[in-house]
Amino acid sequence: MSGPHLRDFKRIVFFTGAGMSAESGVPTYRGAGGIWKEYDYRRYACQEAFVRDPAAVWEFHNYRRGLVAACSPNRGYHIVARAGERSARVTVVTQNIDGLHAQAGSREICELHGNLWRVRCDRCHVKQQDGHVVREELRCDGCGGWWRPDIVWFGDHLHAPILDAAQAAIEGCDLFVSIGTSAVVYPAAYLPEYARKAGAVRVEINPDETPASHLYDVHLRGPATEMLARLAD
Ligand code: BV8
Ligand code: ZN
Repeated sequence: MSGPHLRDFKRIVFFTGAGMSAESGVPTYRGAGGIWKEYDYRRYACQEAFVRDPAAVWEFHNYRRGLVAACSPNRGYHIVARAGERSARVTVVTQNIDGLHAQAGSREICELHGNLWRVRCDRCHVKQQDGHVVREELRCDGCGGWWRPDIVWFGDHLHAPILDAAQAAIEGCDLFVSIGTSAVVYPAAYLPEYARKAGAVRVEINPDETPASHLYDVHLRGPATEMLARLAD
């Protein structure tokens, strides 16, 4: 029996999590070797932690930048980017902050949880691209507020226009492919539900079952690169 194939769809949404970058060498968040196993998010990934100890949060952040800077998009990222070069319209909705989708050449990307390479002012919210190691004592030119990573930490609201764009793309899609997410972080974990309501064909790529597995029609149990190749070949 042959499964769904990318070329048979006109409007595709790829919904990605840390498992998409695992084969590039970026650590995932949960499971063996996961970031939150070693680093408590209450100390490193919430606004309270930043207010309490900005130096520790920036140190963690700069460490993560170092990890990601050594990685490049894997074969799966290129398959996703190439899918948008055909007649299909493709939107990437990602929970990842590593920027690898853009690096691979994907065009329409909703970064739900922000970006590791951007900072924003704590007070006036102005954003700035920032490729370098950040020193926490640097302040915003406009208002003197602190620079913080432009990342959605626990307890932070997602940027509404980005979440709305993701929802709109999903409501209009005919194929929804989830790749490498444990589906436990909200509101992102609600998104597959919109694909179900839209009547899209829904594919879950993950070596393991997840709490959202029941929302999918097709389960490709294996690594992202291999399973994406199966959808694209
Ligand atoms: C908010 C920052 C409004 C980036 C992260 C409703 C119900 C329950 C709880 C809540 C709810 N609404 C809000 C909450 C609270 C909270 C939440 O969801 N908590 C959960 C954990 C219980 N949500 C929030 O706080 C969100 N904000 O709702 O604002 C608000 C505000 C105040 C008060 C009320 C409401 C903000 C959430 C953003 C959190 N940010 N990190 C950073 O520093 O890095 S968390 C984090 O998890 C990452 O950002 C990541 O993107 C996200 C999801 O993780 P995954 O990508 O899925 O990665 P994970 O490691 O878990 O899984 C990897 C998967 O890959 C596994 O399944 C594995 O099997 C698979 N895999 C491994 N190898 C491969 C593979 N797959 C394919 N191929 C492979 N080779
Ligand atoms: Zn400012």
